[in-house]
Amino acid sequence: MSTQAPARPLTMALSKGRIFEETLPLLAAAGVQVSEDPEKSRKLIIETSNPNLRLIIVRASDVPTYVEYGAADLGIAGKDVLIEHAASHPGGLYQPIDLNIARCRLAVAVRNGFDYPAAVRQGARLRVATKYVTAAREHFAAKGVYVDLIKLYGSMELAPLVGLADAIVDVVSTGNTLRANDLVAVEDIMPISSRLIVNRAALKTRQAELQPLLDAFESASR
Ligand code: PRT
Ligand code: MG
Repeated sequence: MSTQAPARPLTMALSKGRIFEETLPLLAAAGVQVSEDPEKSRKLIIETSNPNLRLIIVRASDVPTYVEYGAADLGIAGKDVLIEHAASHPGGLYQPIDLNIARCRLAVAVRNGFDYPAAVRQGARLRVATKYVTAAREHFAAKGVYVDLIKLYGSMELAPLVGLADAIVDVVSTGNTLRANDLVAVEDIMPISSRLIVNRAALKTRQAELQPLLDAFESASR
């Protein structure tokens, strides 16, 4: 009688919404179909047409945590999320492929009419509200601009409108949200896209199962 535990299927962590949607074609390129829509089914564990691959649905900012601790073998997360995660967990994740999905940019935005260049020139401390404190701190430090960072978890656009901050650092894609709130982007920090991340132990112990997926994602994302 074998005492070996049954092998767990490869587990891939994704967030619902844009990352899930944009990952479906990449999975299809690897020959994997997903029957369930997490928005409708509310299921957090989703089977695929490959019996050795299942998906788990987590918050975008939790994807690196699931993968780093090995609860998921691989996952997909935005560079914005990965930068913040790496600040407290340096080097914990293998990031082999830029999938070029969920593209946007990280930018500084202010209220329309706020003279950002003058504020920077005067050297007064700028109050900046953001979810991305690590990326923001590095950006302003490199420019030599003194900032007080105010950590928020969402709806950054509101902060300059109610006097919480002079500026925000947020991801922008169409710019519609900024425009709707009378804000303007005044500085681009970096382009953002989503990366495949892999658990470092799984990379060694489950290499044979992972490699075909990595190869398919690599060629589908070029
Ligand atoms: O929503 P939740 O709080 O759970 O987390 P999240 O917002 O991080 O997750 P999700 O699923 O919205 O985003 C996942 C990833 O998609 C992010 O980590 C980014 O890498 C990437 N991405 C691409 C974006 C956007 N585009 C984007 N537009 N993430 C967020 N947005 C926001 C933006 O901040 C703005 O408030 O969507 C809003 C609309 O953007 P506009 O410019 O098109 O109006
Ligand atoms: Mg969101």
